Amino acid sequence: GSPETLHNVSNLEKAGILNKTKISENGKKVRKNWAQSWTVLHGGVLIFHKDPKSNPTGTSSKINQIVPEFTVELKGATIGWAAKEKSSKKNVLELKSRTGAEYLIQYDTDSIITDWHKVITDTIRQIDME
Ligand code: I3S
Repeated sequence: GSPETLHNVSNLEKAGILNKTKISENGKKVRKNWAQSWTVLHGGVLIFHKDPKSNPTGTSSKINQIVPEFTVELKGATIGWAAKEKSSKKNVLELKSRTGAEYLIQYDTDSIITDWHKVITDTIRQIDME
């Protein structure tokens, strides 16, 4: 594409800590399991890594930080602020994958969650134009 496209693509990368839970899979509601996650957006894919604290021994905490727990392909996905009844937490985003899985993403700090909302929205928009 044009240099402008390349510029846009290179901006659609982000990493940081978020709270996340899956809420449905294959159209079926699943039990929430809120956990902190090192989250990486790269190449139109959102990668949630395991919470290093979820390992009681801590021996493989370094491995857990780099091993993905699950990934969400943003092609055909939708993102938006979650309805109040979805969670009692503040700053909750709802992400729906093209395959119908639903996730909640949350962070107390407004600027952090707003940045994620923007970059995910822009990524979905960018991919849909390809
Ligand atoms: O949508 P829910 O069922 O009210 O979600 C809450 C539960 O997942 C709860 O765990 P238990 O399944 O053990 O009750 C969590 O601790 C809460 O955080 C969940 O609600 P929020 O409003 O935090 O998303």
